[in-house]
Amino acid sequence: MSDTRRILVIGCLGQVGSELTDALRENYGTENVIGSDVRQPENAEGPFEIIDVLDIDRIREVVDKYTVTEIYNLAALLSANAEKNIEFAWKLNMDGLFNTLNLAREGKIKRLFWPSSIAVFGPTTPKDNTPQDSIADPNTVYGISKLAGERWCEYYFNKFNVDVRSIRYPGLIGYKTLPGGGTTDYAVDIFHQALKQKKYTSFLGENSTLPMMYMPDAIRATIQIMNEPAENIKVRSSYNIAGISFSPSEIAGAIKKHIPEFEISYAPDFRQAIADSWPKKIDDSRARHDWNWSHEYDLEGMVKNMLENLG
Ligand code: AKB
Repeated sequence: MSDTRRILVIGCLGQVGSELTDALRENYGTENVIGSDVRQPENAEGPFEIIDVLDIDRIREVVDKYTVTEIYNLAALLSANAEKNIEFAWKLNMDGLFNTLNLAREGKIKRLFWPSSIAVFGPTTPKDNTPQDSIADPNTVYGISKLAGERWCEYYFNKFNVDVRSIRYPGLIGYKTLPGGGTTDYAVDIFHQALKQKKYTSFLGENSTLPMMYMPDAIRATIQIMNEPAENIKVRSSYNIAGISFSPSEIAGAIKKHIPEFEISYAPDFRQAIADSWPKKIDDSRARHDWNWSHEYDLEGMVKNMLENLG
C-alpha cells in the first residue's frame, strides 16, 4: 500500500460510520478521509460526497476525484429493518458489496473493509462460545445477506486477489449516534430512557443474552484489521470478534448501580425471534491469534462511560 492513504467511508452518517470517520480523520488527517452517504450531513467536518452505494459509477467518480486507496463500505439495512423490506434489503446489502468488490477487482482501490455480523449464525448454531467456523443457518434477510457477502468476500480474495477484510460485529453500543433498525438497538435506547424517564420497556425479553461491544472497541478493531499486513489476515470471509455478552436484565442491573430509581419492564416484539436465533457469546480466538485482537470494555466500564457521556 502506498504511503498516502486516501480513505472513502460509505455510510459515514450511520452509527458506526460517524464514529469511524472521526477516528480515521484523527489517525490519517481530515483531508485524507472522505465521508459519503445518501444524505447531506448537518455539519460536514471534512470532505463529503453524496454517494448511493448502488451507483457504481458515482463511487468510481469519487474514487477518481480523491485518488482513494481504500473503502470502508458500511451501507446496509440492519436486521429489524431488513425484515420490513426484504427485497430492498437484499439489493442494498448485496449489490452495494458487489460494487465495492468490483472496484477493488478493477484495481481502483487497494483494500476494502466490509462488516459482517453475528447475524450470520442461526437457530441451530451452538449458542455458547460460537466458534469461528460453525453452523451458519441464518433465518433473517440481514443474516442471509451477510453470510452470502462473506462467501463473496472470500471468493474475490481467492479468485481475484482482492484485499477485502471483515469482522462480524456484535450489537454495538455508542453514545454519539443512535443505531438504525437493528435487534440490539435496545442496548442503546435503554441509556437514553434511563437518563430521561428513569424507566425503559425492552423489546427483548429479560434473559435474551446477546454478544455486544462498546463502540470504542469496535472502531479500534475495524482500524486495526485494516492496518495489519495482508499475510496476517488468514480469514477472508469474516472474523468473530467478542466483547461483552449480557441480557436486558443484566444491563438494567448495571445501570441501576448508577441510577437506583431506574426500572425496566419487558414487552418482546418481532425482534425477539431474531434475537433467539443468534448466539449468546462468540469465540474470537482466531482474531486474537491472527491480529492480536482484544477488547477493553467490560459491562461495568461501558455503562459508566455511556452514562458519563450522555448525562
Ligand atoms: C443488528 O441488530 O441488526 C445489528 C447486528 C447485530 O448486526 N446490530
